Amino acid sequence: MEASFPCVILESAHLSLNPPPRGRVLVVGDVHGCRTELERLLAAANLTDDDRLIFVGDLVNNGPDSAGVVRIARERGALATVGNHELRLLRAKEQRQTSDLKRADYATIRALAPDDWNYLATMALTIEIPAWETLIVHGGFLPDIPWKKQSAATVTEVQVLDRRGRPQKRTLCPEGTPWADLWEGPPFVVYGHTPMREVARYSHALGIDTGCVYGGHLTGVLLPDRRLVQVPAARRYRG
Ligand SMILES: [Mn+2]
Repeated sequence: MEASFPCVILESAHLSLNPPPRGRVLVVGDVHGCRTELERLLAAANLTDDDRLIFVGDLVNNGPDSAGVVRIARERGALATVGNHELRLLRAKEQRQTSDLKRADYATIRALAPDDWNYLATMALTIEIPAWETLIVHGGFLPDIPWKKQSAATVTEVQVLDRRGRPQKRTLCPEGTPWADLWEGPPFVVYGHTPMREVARYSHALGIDTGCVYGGHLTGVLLPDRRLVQVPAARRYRG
């Protein structure tokens, strides 16, 4: 890990697309290295030069080609919110310590080129499109705190809230309430991170992680119309 890595100040990285893009925005759910499925999704969405591509984060890890996915994001000029996987990689690199790393991280660290790391460092905590009252985030939000004030750990990791309203992983708190169920909006939130068999539809939120890496689907949503674009996983990459 080189010492010259740019410092990431994610806690303040809230991006606003104002004015909105002239065309549409395709928001893509958790890709996790599924490059083939991403290429198929992009072909199906048929974006024009006026359209914009945004990822909800977790582009990397567990799937077959993390570096290929980041390269596509770079080459397409895509924006992205940071996922818990990128946040862990960035923090490890920035602080030059490996104690938080998980097994899948090592293959990704070996595969990413310097330009890929620079791309990860540009990922925002949130991306807002004010004209469409829409907000993009990897994990989600707590209901009672202004969204801009919530920590990087919360917004990249929350799945459910426990009985005391604390953010938890779904597997550790199966009786918890999905955060999106408590989100009253506006803004309308498009998020990933909680893999579901089907797209998760709430009155003020849409969850688009349909578990591609687990053999589900890769999902995108076209804004502002919220039309879904989906491709099936070519195979199950992780159990
Ligand atoms: Mn995630």
